[in-house]
Amino acid sequence: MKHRERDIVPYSFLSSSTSYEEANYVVVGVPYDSTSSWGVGARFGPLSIIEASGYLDPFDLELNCIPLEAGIYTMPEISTLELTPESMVKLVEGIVTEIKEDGKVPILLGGEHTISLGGISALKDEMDALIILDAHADFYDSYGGRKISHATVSKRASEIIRQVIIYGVRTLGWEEKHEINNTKNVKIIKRIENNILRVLDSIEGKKVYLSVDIDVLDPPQVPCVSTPEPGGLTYAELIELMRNIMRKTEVIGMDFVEFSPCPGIRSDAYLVAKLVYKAIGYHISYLRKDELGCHPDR
Ligand SMILES: [Mn+2]
Repeated sequence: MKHRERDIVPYSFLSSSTSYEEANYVVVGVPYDSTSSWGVGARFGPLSIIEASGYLDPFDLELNCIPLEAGIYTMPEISTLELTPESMVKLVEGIVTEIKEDGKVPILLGGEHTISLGGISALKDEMDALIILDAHADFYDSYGGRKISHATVSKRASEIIRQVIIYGVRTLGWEEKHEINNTKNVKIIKRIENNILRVLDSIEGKKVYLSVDIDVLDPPQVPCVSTPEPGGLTYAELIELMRNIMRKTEVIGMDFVEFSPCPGIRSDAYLVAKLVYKAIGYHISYLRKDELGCHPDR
């Protein structure tokens, strides 16, 4: 029986065999893309990221430790495709609430950006601020007749979260601009502005939910996203930013959304998997310092 177990490829981030009870981090794939307006296919994101994660080295060269040893558990993929955006958000909210109550850090893998609303709703009472890294503001009040959509996520979040910070924005709809001007608790930091570190200083020590839209990266870094936008971050810039977010704030939940794998390209999914693993590594380095001896060289 042993060899047969070994032959099975698990649906598990980094092929981790840690049980839910032992885990500090819980990965939840949410394969939902029903409101995507241009490229559909984000539904294939979670499976693709998890498959690619099996090829990552568990040892992190930069941190000089094995973040996997902190305990990562992956939930079986949830069934969402037939759901309305509202009921998908409710379902995700319920799952993240349970993970939170069990004292673990939830990590959602999208799926389109709408899934974030599930995680944000579940953690809204605990978080002081929401940080969104995104090429888009997602600040329409309604989009395509929908109140809950990938293009309204930040606007909906701003209605339930005290402080919303969006970094990386490099395109904006006229209606969005008006919505933002009329919303006091949102701060948009354009890609070209370089004051994100100062903004992080202002929320030092605060509890934060981090939502990473993969399209914050430049299209050549990850061509396969639902809505590519030129002029974005490099992978190196993004992990440095994530490191600073983990260093300054206490991240209580995160998600990685809008990755929409292209057939035949593997480097994309691998990059996203590595990004997720780096986020876990930095989280351990700054918040669970003594457990595994992880520490960034800088
Ligand atoms: Mn986006």
